[in-house]
Amino acid sequence: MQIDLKQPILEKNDRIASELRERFAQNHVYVVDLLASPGSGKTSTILATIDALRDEFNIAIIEGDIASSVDAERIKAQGIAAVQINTGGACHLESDMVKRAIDVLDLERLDLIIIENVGNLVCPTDFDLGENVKVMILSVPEGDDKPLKYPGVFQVAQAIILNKVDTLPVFDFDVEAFTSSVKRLNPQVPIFHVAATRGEGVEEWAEWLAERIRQA
Ligand SMILES: Nc1nc2c(ncn2[C@@H]2O[C@H](COP(=O)(O)OP(=O)(O)O)[C@@H](O)[C@H]2O)c(=O)[nH]1
Ligand SMILES: [Mg+2]
Repeated sequence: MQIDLKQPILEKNDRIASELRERFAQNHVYVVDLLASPGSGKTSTILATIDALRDEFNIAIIEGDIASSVDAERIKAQGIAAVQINTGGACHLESDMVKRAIDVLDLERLDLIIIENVGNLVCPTDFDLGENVKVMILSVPEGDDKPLKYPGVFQVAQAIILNKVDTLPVFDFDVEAFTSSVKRLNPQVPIFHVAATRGEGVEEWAEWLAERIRQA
């Protein structure tokens, strides 16, 4: 006998995600689910985005990790509210985890929540967290072939950040090949070239996001 566990898990996840989406909309909070590999620069990009947007918007961050609270501490050190979720081994966040995390946030006061998902290019793509957009980061050292190997995440992303572009001179990363692979999977998606730790290219990405937050 074969029991399909994935379908019921996804159905429950989607139901809670719909409730969350409604709550976010009622409170005019724009929510980003940020997907990427470990070490690609998610936390660095979040910190750079906070710098760019904190004068205009009230921001909070939800940090998803298998263990530890080091990323939440990095965010809190900037005076920004951060909630750490430890999945205890799970490779992605689910909507009920986000539901518990937002209990400690003052949604009414917030304009933007960025959720740093668990570092992984596969598992998080299937899970709706009630977000407005899924955004993914690929960093240059990971290689230009990743859209070929992990097409799912490149298809669900509504914006893609190519991070660590400052390292292009030392890696064999073919930007043109990468761009055309991405465009084959997701023709309309914008690709932002960023060096998060240097603040390069952050302005264009932050403006794209700011436009959407203002509309929410
Ligand atoms: N050269 C360079 N290093 C970066 C950049 N962004 C992040 N890093 C480094 O990459 C490592 C992982 O960054 P982090 O933001 O913690 O990645 P996360 O695991 O995806 O959250 C750290 O050592 C960062 O300093 C970048 O734009 N350029
Ligand atoms: Mg991180």
